[in-house]
Amino acid sequence: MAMLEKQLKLLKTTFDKYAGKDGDKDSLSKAELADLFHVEIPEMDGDKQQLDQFFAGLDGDKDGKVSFPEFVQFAATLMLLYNAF
Ligand SMILES: [Ca+2]
Repeated sequence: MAMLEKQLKLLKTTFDKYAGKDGDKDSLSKAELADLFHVEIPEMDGDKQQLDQFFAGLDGDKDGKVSFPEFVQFAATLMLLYNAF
């Protein structure tokens, strides 16, 4: 499997794991995002203000939840920042 495909599958698995914690399994609520950061990306696990900022940045269409495409955009930005590709 191609590297990018693996990364995307991993992203989807991670997204699904946290998005499924409350009613709507197609999006991340702020609490679910906080959980995800806390467990998967401890470096990003900041205070509430920081979380609010991240959430606002992720929620591109401002509907109060983070969809998978919004999450992928964020992850791609992170990967570029960390030079993971
Ligand atoms: Ca959204």
